[in-house]
Formats: sequence, structure tokens, C-alpha cells
Amino acid sequence: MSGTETISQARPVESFQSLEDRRVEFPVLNQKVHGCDLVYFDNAATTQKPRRVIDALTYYYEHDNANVHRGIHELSNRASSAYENTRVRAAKFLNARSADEIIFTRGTTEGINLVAQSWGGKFIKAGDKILLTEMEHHSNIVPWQLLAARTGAQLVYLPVTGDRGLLDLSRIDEWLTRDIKLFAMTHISNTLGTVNPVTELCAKARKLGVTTLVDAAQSAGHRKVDVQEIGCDFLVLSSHKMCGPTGVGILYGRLDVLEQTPPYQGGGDMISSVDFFNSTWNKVPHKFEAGTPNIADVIAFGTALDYLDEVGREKIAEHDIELSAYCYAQLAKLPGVRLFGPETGRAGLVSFLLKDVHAHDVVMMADQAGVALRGGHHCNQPLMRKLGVESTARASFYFYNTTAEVDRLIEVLREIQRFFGTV
Ligand code: 7TS
Repeated sequence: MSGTETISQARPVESFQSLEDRRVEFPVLNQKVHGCDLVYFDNAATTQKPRRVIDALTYYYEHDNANVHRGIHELSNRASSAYENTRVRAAKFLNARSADEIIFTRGTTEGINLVAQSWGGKFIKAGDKILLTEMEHHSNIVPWQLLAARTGAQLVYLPVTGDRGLLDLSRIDEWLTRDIKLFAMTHISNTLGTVNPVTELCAKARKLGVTTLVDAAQSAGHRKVDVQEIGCDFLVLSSHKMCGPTGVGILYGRLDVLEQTPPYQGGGDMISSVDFFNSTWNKVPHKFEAGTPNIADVIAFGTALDYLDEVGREKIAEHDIELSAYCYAQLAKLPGVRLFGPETGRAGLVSFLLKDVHAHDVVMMADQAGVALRGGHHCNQPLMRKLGVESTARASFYFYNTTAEVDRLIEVLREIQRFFGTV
């Protein structure tokens, strides 16, 4: 039995009347920053970790630590089965057909690079077109640029319309055509808060024989993500944005697609047999996991997935919608505010600018009041240029955030406006 099953018992679920009650499970939230209660609004960058996930890491190192897939001794067997249990757990979380469709990576970025190098290296040829959207994170742009430079392929971008930040789907048929080889799209924009209709887009792509990749970095920890319902060929996510540890991510790939995809890195574990000059590959998914993996963090990620399902992904999604709608409405009352992204139906984040105050000044002054925001281009430089700005300030939420914290943000922003004399 894996030791992680016996880690400290959490409070019974019934004792949580509301999501807010869950704050007690996050040790980091209970602190003062610059003398003020911490308001953590940088969840799109990384979420905080519940006690249970932190305990799973410690428990593993104190009881089960050993290398996986190689030992015959008890600790190695425990570590291997806990590691593989997370794969099974992740398959269930995403509703994949099989645990073999789950590859552990370092995160979303590595997942996309794996697809670009291995799948792209085999299937993308000179003159082929790769369709992206104008709201992609650099992680879903640069690997394709590298592939295009290597192969002579061409990148094409589905446009975003104005400050409302929606994909221009009225003209989708002009962009998504039979000569597109791959369509890689974000599910939720980390700057605009737009939720893209990935199920419809993947269905359209499938009809045309276009391979699809969904970047679920901002969605997987915030709402139900069902790979069979979405119907994508690849989907990527990061554990650290969904209550899990850093340094772990998942690349989901449809089994038949993964079987045709060559290995990513060479080394131990990914081989079936090695000769001095040639090797043969292990089965999927091990073919894509060279070397000793990030065992402890993968195991603790399994704990995070259990935790998210206990909290309830529908509840998290509802909370995101309510809190970001509330924040958007309160921000809209500030004089000289510019808001980005859709007014309704947005995910749990809001990007904004205050007239005549640089986003970095907003973020630095908010920090002095204990409010953690993010300011900058959010790894969306091409989108920023399109919007005609260099940066925005961004408040991004998770289920442990409250309307009282949004009120505190607004109060702090009013103080900043008074300080700069812009009101
Ligand atoms: N894709 C999207 C949509 C993202 O928001 C991010 C990270 C990534 C990919 C990359 O994820 P990683 O875990 O591999 O780094 N987004 C952010 C952000 O908005 N602020 O900091 C990181």
C-alpha cells in the first residue's frame, strides 16, 4: 500500500459550509504582508497548496522515497505504484480512455514543446500551416516558431476582436481550412479571461482532418475538462496552477496519435532494448518519460486531484464566474479604468489599467497593502501589441478568494488613484 493513503486526515467535508471555509486548509494564506492581511490574487501564475498536498510531499520523502520502475524492493514498489496511481487518477480526472494517454511532463510548456518537437518533427513539413490564436501564451507560440524555422512551416493566427477579447469566430471558416495541419488553442486566456469554445473548435477541426492541441493551463484546475467531450488530440496542463506542486504537468494524447509519435528525449526508462548503435522504444506513455521522473511531486499532484474533486470543479467554476463578474463590475466604477476581455462569461481573472498609472506602479503599491497582483505582458506580447498596450495589471482568483478581498482591492486601487492625483 502506498504510504500516501495514510497521511494526516483532513477535516470532514461536511464541516466546509462554503468555499471560503477552505481557506484554513491553505497555510500560506494566513499571514500578513507588509503589515496587512495577505490578499493573494496571482492564482493564474500559480495557485496556493492545501496542507494535504504539502503533507503528501513530506510523507513520501519520510516513508517511501525510492526510484520508480526499477527496484524490486518494498520502497521502490510503493513509490512506483503511487506514481502510477497518479497516472490512473489523472486519466479519470480528464476522462481519458486509458492511463496510457497520460504523460508526465514538467508543465504545460514542456508538454507543448514535446508535441512540437516529436509529433511536429515527424508530421509537419515545409509549407504546412499551423493555426494558433492571437491570445496564446508565449508557451503556445514559441515552440511552433522553432518548429516552423526548422521545417519551413507557416504560422497563421485566428484574430481576437478588440478589448472584449473574443476569438473572431464569424470568420472561422476562412482560417480553419483543410490545409491547416495543426490547430493549437488556449482554453482560457490568461490575460483576457476569455473562455474559448474548444469543443466546437475541435469538432470543426476534426471534420477537416486537422490535429488539435488544447492549452488547459488556466482551465484544468477551474472547471471540468473532459478530453473525450472536447475531442482534442492533445491537451496540456500544469499541476502548480491546480493546487499541486511545481515541476509537474500532463500531456494528454490520444493513444493512436501517441503511438505514431517518436520519442522526445532519450535515456533510461523510455527504451525497450538498447544496442551500441540502435534502440527500440518502451510502450506509450513510458516512451516519452526519459530518466528518473519527478516522483514526489507527481504523487502529491495525485493528492491535489483528489482534493479538487472533493472541493468540486463545478463549484469552483461558479465561484470564478461570480467573483470575476463582481470584480469587473466594481472595477468598472473606478474613474479612468480600462478593462480587458469579455464583460460576461469570463473566467476567474480580470486585467485592467488605471488611466495615467503604469501597471507596474499599481502592482507595487498594491503589494505594499498586502494585495498580490501581477503586472506586465503576462507572456502575451503579441496580444498586448494588438491591444495597443505594453502591460496590464491582473487580479486572478481561486476558490479560496472572497468578495471581501475584492472590496479590499478596490479600496487599495482608489488609494492609488488618489496618490497619483488621477481622480
Ligand atoms: N499557457 C497558459 C494559458 C498560461 O497561462 C501559462 C502560464 C502557460 C501556458 C505556461 O505554463 P507553465 O506552467 O508551463 O509555465 N501563465 C502564467 C501567467 O499567466 N502568469 O504566470 C504564468
